[in-house]
Amino acid sequence: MRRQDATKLLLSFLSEQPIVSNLGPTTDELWHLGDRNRNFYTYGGMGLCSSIALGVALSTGEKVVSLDGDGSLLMNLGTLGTIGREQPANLVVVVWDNERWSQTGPQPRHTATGTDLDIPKSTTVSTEEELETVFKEALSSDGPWFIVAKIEDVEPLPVSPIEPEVNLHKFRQTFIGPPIRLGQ
Ligand SMILES: Cc1ncc(C[n+]2csc(CCOP(=O)(O)OP(=O)(O)O)c2C)c(N)n1
Ligand SMILES: [Mg+2]
Repeated sequence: MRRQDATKLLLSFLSEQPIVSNLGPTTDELWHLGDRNRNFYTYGGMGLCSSIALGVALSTGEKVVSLDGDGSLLMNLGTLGTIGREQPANLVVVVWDNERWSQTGPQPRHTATGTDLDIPKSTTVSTEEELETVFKEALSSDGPWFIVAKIEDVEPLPVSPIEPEVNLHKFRQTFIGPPIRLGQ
């Protein structure tokens, strides 16, 4: 499974739900596939994607989707403990697991040599068909959901021209400001 195709698939099931994306290629692919005010890009903040998504989930009743990476999640496993404690029914964590730090290497990481990120109310998928089935279920039922999606390592897209302060402002506005402006 390729993350770009898989991301496109997930987007086809989402409308206004907030998405928080891991730094590097996950963010670049999401931006290229469709920048929108409800995307929050964790530029440079390795390990913080699902922590931020947890915070967003706890402050809204909406489904919140975290698109994390294996290396980043493993760098901040504490976030899983906090998700377990808070039990946000509206959080869906998808971990793109290419078994490496792709952005800076590739350097093989823990999941290349045995570590399994699969945990309760969770599943591992390796095809778009499997991803579609479980993602639809995650969107329509209580979580927290944790989806480990095995993906190939591919050539990166050009780095996306995201300005973090502008991104934060737009994202916040979708919760506290005027009507949501998707695609701006
Ligand atoms: C605290 C910190 N350490 C290291 C980096 C450098 N860095 C940026 S992306 C990355 C790898 C991320 O791996 P993963 O989450 O698996 O995403 P992938 O690149 O495989 O898509 C590293 C080590 C960083 N940005 N912040
Ligand atoms: Mg990785």
